Amino acid sequence: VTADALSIADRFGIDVVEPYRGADTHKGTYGHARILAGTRRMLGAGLLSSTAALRSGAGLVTWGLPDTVLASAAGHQPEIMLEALADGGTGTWENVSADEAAAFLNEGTAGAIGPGMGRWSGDTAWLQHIWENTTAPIVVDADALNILADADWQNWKPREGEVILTPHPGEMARLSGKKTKDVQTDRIETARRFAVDHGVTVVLKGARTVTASADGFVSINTTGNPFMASGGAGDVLTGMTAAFLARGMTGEEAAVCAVYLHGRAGDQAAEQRPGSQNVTAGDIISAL
Ligand code: NPW
Ligand code: AMP
Ligand code: MG
Repeated sequence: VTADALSIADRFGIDVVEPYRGADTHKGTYGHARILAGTRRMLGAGLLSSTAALRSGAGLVTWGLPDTVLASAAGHQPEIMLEALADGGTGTWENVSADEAAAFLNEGTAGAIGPGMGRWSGDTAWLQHIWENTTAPIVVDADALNILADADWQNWKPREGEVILTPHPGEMARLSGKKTKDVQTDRIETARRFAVDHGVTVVLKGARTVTASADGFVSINTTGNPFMASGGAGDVLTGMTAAFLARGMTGEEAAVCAVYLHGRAGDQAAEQRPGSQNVTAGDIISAL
């Protein structure tokens, strides 16, 4: 257990106990992460998120996806359960019922929504229905963040479960109506203000990821490296965060721990390949 980990544990009043898993436990003890992600063109985002959730210790992981792409998703990671949602033959989320998607999330202890989902007409009403009719804590990432950015979500019914938003600077710019450059020159205050104003946990990604909680507390991450700037790295973080939520952490704990370990795994993956020009998202998962 590193000094950084101990200081995080101290902040959250977590007892550090090793071994981390009690002997008399079972998969039900570690929660069920349910992830809505992926389309025909970006199936990998769903696979990466779900695999990362599995590797982050969720007892069960179910990936919900448009039914047309089910056959392509099957067999890559057999431990992940797949749930096909009727998509009218499109391979996209356009015809997937919001009711079915909400019911999917309600069967888990935590959820994630957005990686590789794409956009479609009517997506704001779709997300609003899910927001207002699900109770588990959720990670909102990627396209679901872009949907939020176009919606009047401050007027939606407040969620019962916690919300963690994981924007990269481009997504944060869309959400906050700022320019990416202005987000980057004032990362801490941008994340903190947004978290406090909206009552959510915000993970503003990039070098030195900033995690801000609704009470205004900010953590700045010390792990990670620029070799991680490659497609799918953020999708991995989403799955990790969902797993930690499913295991019972609060939104703030899950976000801080996932960000730290994601960067740490990326650092280890980079060390294992000296001279390599990047760390793939899969390398991060392998290092978890
Ligand atoms: P620029 O160019 O600097 O102005 P998008 P995406 C900015 C899925 N994926 N610092 C930057 O803007 C995702 O899950 C699927 C500063 C950049 O051009 C999404 O669903 C994969 N700026 C979907 O693709 C693997 C930064 O944002 C723009 C920044 C689209 O997601 C890949 C790009 O952002 C991917 O994860 C930074 N650190 N980071 C798969 N295998 O299935 C980003 N920007 O337009 O939101 O596109 O992030 O690629
Ligand atoms: P996304 O853009 O959603 O794929 O997320 C990219 C992930 O890689 C985030 O977790 C970032 O924090 C991480 N990342 C990207 N670039 C860097 C960097 N220069 N230093 C550290 N982490 C990075
Ligand atoms: Mg992303």
